[in-house]
Amino acid sequence: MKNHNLFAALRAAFPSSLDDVAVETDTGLNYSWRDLERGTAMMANLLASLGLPDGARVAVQVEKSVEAMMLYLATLRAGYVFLPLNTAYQSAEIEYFIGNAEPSVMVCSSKNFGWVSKIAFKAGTQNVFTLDDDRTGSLLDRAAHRSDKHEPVARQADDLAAILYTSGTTGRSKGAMLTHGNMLSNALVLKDYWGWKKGDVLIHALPIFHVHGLFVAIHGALINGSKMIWLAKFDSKLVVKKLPEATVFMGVPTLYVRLLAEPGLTREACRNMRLFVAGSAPLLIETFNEWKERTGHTILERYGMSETVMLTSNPYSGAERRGGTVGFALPGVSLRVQDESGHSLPAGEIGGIQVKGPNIFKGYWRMPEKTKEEFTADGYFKTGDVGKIDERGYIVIVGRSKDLIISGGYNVYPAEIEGYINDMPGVAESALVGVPHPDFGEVGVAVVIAKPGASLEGGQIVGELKSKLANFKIPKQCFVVSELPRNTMGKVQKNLLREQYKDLFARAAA
Ligand code: MLC
Ligand code: AMP
Repeated sequence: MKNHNLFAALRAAFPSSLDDVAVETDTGLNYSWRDLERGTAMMANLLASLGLPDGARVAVQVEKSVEAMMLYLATLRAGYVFLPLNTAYQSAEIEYFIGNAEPSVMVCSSKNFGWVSKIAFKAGTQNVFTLDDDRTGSLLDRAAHRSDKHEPVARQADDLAAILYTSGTTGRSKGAMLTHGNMLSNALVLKDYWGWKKGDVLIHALPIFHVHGLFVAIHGALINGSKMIWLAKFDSKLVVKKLPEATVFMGVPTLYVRLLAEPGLTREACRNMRLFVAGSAPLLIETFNEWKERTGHTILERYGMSETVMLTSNPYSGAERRGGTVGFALPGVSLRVQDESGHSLPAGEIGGIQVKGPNIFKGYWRMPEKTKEEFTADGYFKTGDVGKIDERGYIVIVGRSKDLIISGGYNVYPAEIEGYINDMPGVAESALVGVPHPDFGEVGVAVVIAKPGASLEGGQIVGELKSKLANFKIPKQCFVVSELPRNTMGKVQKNLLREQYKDLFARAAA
């Protein structure tokens, strides 16, 4: 019977010359395909030696490194479920994820071992390893004693490969369950759709705990047997320096904005580039146009989600890449726009975007009711994005029905931040709204009402949040006001707050 293990498919695409460079790092290290093959085998053998239950989760919160990527691949190879966690998450956030996912293995940085292991052991996790970005840590020490031969464990297409936590409009984060089949089908479609070819070299400058950097970029390069130029952190100067050696780049819009600020970004620097892909947040038309002018390249914008991997893309060839649109549904994906009463809308009309296809996740981890709510009776997933299909068939995202702020490509859920603010002494109520920002696209601004007699200060609220939440979730400003605008039902009118504060950072930038 065919093995549907995603790793087996990625491994099958390695070039025959295993000694060629697969990954070149910004610290001057070269990893060959053989290194990836052997390193992932040793880590997979380590995982296999732990006697983990079937479907065990391997939770990972480590700095970006090639070894961290290998750990992801090894988890697939060993047939377990990978759970990546943003390095910015702090203890309360980690406690929730570990408590909810009940991983059998936790891998963290050695600097965080004290508090992370405490949380993990308390939640029943039996194995806690460390992995640092300088090729040290107990995970590597233990894997070093393992065989470098390992047969990828047999998996069905429907078996879980990863859980990605993504927050909802209410309540806590939900774990989106992605299968080997979800990810392989998407990787194969993109390989073809984006014209990946022999000799392609990808600059990998994104974090590897979300869909964009972990799946779209890594799977894209590996399934094409392509070398990656690996940046531990995005660095606009270094990207510009490396462009002449590369053919493909992927980034969230903030990366494009920052690259445009580099005088070295020229047509000459991009002479060997074939493709610039943008996604995870709306790309401003100004950025799209400026990029074209400066580099001669038209950015290809695509759209996806943690629950679905990639859904739509502008064409690579054969038709225009239209700025301000996310292109067409990818082959195999059915996409429709519906109104609130469940009627499909004709081109040009705005409604909720719904999707169906082999890439759509299996459901939310241990939340069958929530999963059911997010699918229609005929099996379409409700994305929570609002859009339309334009007169030429291109999909345009015009907003979101979910209360979500996307800041520099990271998602911030107002309900979560408001919850923390509302719990502070002296706070009667709060509202977090997204406002335009020249670097991050959108950032959160908190508007707070104090309890009668309480004296509150915005800076102090921000300071307290910093000790509790991941840094990208911290409101960039916090205002204490006497009242919030409300509709006749008493609901806070966030649209009015967004309007009121929309120029906050435009002014700062001017
Ligand atoms: C950093 N900061 C942010 C931020 N990133 N604030 C708001 N939004 C962000 N995204 C703040 C920090 O809190 C800190 O503030 C200051 O900026 C410097 O932090 P840093 O870590 O040094 O920032 P930097 O390295 O410059 O990071 C910026 C960035 C990063 C744009 C490189 O945010 C990034 O890599 N974003 C990509 C996210 C991504 O991969 N998304 C894909 C999701 S997948 P202070 O006050 O503490 O100094 C998905 C599906 C799909 O959505 O379709 O792809
Ligand atoms: P995540 O939960 O991180 O997977 O974020 C997915 C969300 O990012 C989607 O539901 C969209 O709202 C948004 N998104 C992704 N790509 C794009 C894009 N190209 N344009 C606008 N929004 C996007």
